[in-house]
Amino acid sequence: MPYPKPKIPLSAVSAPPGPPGSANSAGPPGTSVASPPIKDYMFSGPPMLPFGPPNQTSLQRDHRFLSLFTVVQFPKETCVTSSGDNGTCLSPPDCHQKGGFAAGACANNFGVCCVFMTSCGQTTRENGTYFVNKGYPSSFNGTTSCQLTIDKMAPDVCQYRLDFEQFLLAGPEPINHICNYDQFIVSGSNPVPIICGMNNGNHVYLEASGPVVLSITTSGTEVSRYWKIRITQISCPSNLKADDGCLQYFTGISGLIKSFNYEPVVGLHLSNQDYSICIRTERNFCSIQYSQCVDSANNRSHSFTLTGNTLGQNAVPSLSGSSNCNTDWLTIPCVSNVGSLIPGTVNCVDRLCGGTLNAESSSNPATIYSNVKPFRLYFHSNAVESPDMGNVGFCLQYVQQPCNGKP
Ligand SMILES: [Ca+2]
Repeated sequence: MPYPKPKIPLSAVSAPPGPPGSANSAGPPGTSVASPPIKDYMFSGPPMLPFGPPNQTSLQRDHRFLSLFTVVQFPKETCVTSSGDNGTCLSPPDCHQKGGFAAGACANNFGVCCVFMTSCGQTTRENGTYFVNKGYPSSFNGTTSCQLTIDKMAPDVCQYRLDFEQFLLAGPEPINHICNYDQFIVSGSNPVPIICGMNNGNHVYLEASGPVVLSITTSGTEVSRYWKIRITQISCPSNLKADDGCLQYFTGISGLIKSFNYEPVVGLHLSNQDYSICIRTERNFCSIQYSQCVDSANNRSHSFTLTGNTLGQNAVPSLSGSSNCNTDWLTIPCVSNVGSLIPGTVNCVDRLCGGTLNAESSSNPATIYSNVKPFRLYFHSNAVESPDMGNVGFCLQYVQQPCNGKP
């Protein structure tokens, strides 16, 4: 079932803050440029680049350019524009030559925060490129197949991380929850399940063995779709690199893990999913706890509903084990409930499903934990949902536990 138009205007959707430690290099008032709509600059070339404070004389400007090319080295550091976009600090000619646009100053006004926006039919080899819908920041209501090709910016790039800063496509069909209307498809990389629907804030990692093509196909005109996907190129020695086989990779001692198209009110668990979610074991942490997210939209939380849940009904109890969970399940190696078990003698389970997060059979959600490292989950869904058309998927809060603590 297609989604209604978003209630929040696109202009109100704010981008997440930049990574910690990145220089917010937006220049002094008057030097930054608002991101132009992609339709304006994609076909007419980048806008003229303002450079330095507006009252500078050309003499001063020439002097600055001279300094730029004779003295200043650009380490290509990440910068953040005043509108919250990520860019790369480059000299103005470099930014222009690479097809970016300048959005504010950086490097003590010697450089520009250069933002790369791409859309259908283009190729990118710049770190931090955004892939946006045609006409962005307006939504796209048409039928299309929109491709972006990603090439490595350097030979030692091993992975691409895609951050879905904005991602709204039509949802899956309502009977078996298959992405028949709109699809996000990756080719040329590790297997990535086809996804659709609402995925703001989610992410995936792709293996970068060669060129990777992102495709978004849309059908029908009744959905106001939009997407803004940030593509980070990750070099092989980088500590941002995900472990092998991880479609998703979380760092930090706590965080939120959501299945694709998870949304408590109109979201639906997607069929045909098959992927691993990895969590980096932080230093001095030995185990991990999971609890299901708060779901204020439903009488009983639907934030862990994988099997057996029908439309409009309360979530069903928990299920575990491979005989009970043989259609759709979440694997967490040797997981047990916190608090109700005696350490060392516990019977843990590996597969969870049903409508409540609990390692035992219950209608009440539990906090569960696992000591198995590396911390890794695996999610599988088959191609059938009917009659379980009320499965929403999962949203889990994870918290790593220190090695000297008890679960
Ligand atoms: Ca299923």
